[in-house]
This record gives sequence, C-alpha cells and structure tokens, in this order.
Amino acid sequence: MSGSTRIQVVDSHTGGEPTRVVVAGFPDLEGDTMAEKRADFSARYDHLRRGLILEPRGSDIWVGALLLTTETGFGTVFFNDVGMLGMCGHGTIGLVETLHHLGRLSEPVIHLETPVGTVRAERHENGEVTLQNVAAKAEVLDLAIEVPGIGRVVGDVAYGGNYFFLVRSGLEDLEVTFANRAKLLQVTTDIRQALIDQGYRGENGQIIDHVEVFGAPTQPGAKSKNFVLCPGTAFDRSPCGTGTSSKVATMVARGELKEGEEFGQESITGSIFYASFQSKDGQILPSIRGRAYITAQSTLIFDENDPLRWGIV
Ligand code: PYC
Repeated sequence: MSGSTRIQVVDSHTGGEPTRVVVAGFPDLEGDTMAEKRADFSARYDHLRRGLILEPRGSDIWVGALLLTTETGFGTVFFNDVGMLGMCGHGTIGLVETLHHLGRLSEPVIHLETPVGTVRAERHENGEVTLQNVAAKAEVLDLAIEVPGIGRVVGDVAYGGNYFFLVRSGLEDLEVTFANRAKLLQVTTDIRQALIDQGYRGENGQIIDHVEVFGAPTQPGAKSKNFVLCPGTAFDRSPCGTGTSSKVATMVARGELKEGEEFGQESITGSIFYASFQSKDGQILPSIRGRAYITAQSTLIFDENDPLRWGIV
C-alpha cells in the first residue's frame, strides 16, 4: 500500500451527533484566514472531504473538523456530507474534547478561528464545554411560505453561524419524536426546497440550508425540543449548536429570553444543550453548553487501489 493516503482522526459524539476531527495527515492549505483555507479545501481536496465523511468510512450524519494551528492558537474548517459548514456548535465541543484527549489543551479556554469568525470555548472540570458563538441574528420573523403537499408554514429566518428556518406554525399535527424521524426528515426537506424554489435566502445571499421544528420537551431542564435538518439528507442527533444559537436570536427578538438567563434545548435523541446570551455592541453572542465523548482514535487508510476510497456518492 505504498501509494495509499493515511489520515489520523479522533472521533467523538456530542449529544449523539458525531464529529471526526482530522489531527494529522491532511495536506497544507493555502490562505491566511480560515475562510481562505476553506475555499482551498473545497477547490483542491473535495475528494478527501468525501473519503473522510461518506460511506464506507462514515455516513451522511458525520461532521468533519480539520484541526489547524494559528499564530494565536487553533483554527478549524468544518465540513459534512455535501460540502462545507460555516460554524458548528456540536463540532466545536467535540474538537475541544479531542484536544483534551490528545493532551493539547494546555489551558481550559481556547479561541478557535472558523471561516465565519472566532469562537471562545472553555472546557469545565466536569467535562462540559461552553462555547461563545459568533454573533447570531434573527433576520425575518414570521415568514409565511407555501410548501407543496403541506400548505402554509410560518417560521423565522435566523443566523447562528449557519442559516436556519425555524418553524413556528403549520406543522401542528407532526409529533417531534425520534420514532417520527422519517416523516420529520421528509417534511423539513420539503420546506427547505420550497425556500430555495421561492428564492428566500439569508441577508448575505446564503442558502437557508437548515430547518428546525419544535415540540414539547421530555427531559428535566429542557424548555423545548427540536428536530434539525442539516444541509444534505441527515438530521442532527444533538440539539445543534448553531441552530440553538439561531433560536436564541429569535427569542431575544421576541422578548422571550433575558440576558444571562439559561434555557435547555432538547434534541430529537433526548440530549440537551444549555443556551444563554450576552449583548455586546448591539450584537447577540449566544453561549452553548454541552458535552462530548471520545469514541475512536484511528488512522484512516485510503488505498490507491480501492475504487471507493473517496466515498460512495
Ligand atoms: O451543532 O451547529 C451544530 C451543527 C450544525 C450541523 C450539525 N451540527
């Protein structure tokens, strides 16, 4: 296997959602900022994204994080089954746990550069991680759209490091339970398609590629339960860090959350993120607290003779 590519990874899950952190073996990327490095990753190494994330080594539920070092600490580029992400909350928590596992967390606090801004993350002694996200924003409240096969659905467009449509009404008969996940996946995919077809985008022109639906919580400490459609064909097993940040922004816009107040967001698998926010220079900075567990540390081998080494597309 002399011509094979070897990449070292550490796998974890945060509230059920897996993160694969690439710790060695990835080619150097061009660019000074994480946004430039992400562009280079996309342009030259998309086969590595596919090989790292898709079957036979992974599946559409995985999120990857390429660990990079910067002059001031760490940086990362997040990616998934269909492309690149802006920020990723569960992935940041997984990345901090990975640094701890590798003995590379010399202080509990890191400042992590991402393509959409720098986030602060702190690992607490009990193993939980609190991340202070990039600024979140509620861009449109109560947007009504007509979804073929479903009818009128009303929701908010918000940004929390990625773009979300947070459904508020129109799906009252849809139970937000794990048993109902296939139906939830279908309905949220239809909503995303309607948003795309009808030309709705974020203020910066980005596609609204995440859809969030809410239901009654079942866990003590949770105020709400969600189902989150990720870009592509998978749903988030965690409460979604950027989705919960978007929710914080809409709650603040509606006067439903005060600065410093914390609420529990339950996921479709029953895991919880605790969210709050700080107001700074007119911006909303959400904080998300959750926990990740390491599941594997391995060397992935991409055999040059394997026709499926760059993933099943
Ligand atoms: O936790 O922000 C998040 C996230 C985005 C996509 C999957 N998880």
